[in-house]
Amino acid sequence: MDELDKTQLVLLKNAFDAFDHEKKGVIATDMIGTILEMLGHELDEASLNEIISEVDQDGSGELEFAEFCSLAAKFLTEDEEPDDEAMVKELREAFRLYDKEGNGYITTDVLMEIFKELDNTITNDDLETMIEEIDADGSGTVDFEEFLEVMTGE
Ligand SMILES: [Ca+2]
Ligand SMILES: [Ca+2]
Repeated sequence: MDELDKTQLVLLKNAFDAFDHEKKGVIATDMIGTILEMLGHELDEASLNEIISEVDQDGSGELEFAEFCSLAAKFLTEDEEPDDEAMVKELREAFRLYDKEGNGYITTDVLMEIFKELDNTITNDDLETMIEEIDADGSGTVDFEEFLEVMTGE
């Protein structure tokens, strides 16, 4: 349950109790559509059934609290930022790979080569526009901060 923090768990327990009208410790799976709608996710029946069969792991037709949490985790974590720390680490490794000489920067020439490798249909015009955007300070080199900004779209 490490995708959810304590605050979320408390909120979920409250929500769970609210839906568990008869205090049975379970919610009927046919409530799930309603619950998700309240959370702003309108799903068609097919995807709803898919989700239900996924979260109702013991196939009981009811959601125990743990199953309810895994349902919530799907929707609560969906739109959030990916695990920043892990991503930054990965990107730093990628950056090091490109920064072969360990200068702490990648020249825009090298970056152009990388983009061409990634997408061989890209035009030089597109490349130049992209590089201009990436090399925010126009130094002709891309440091890790600039690289990070591109990769995370921030
Ligand atoms: Ca179940
Ligand atoms: Ca720069």
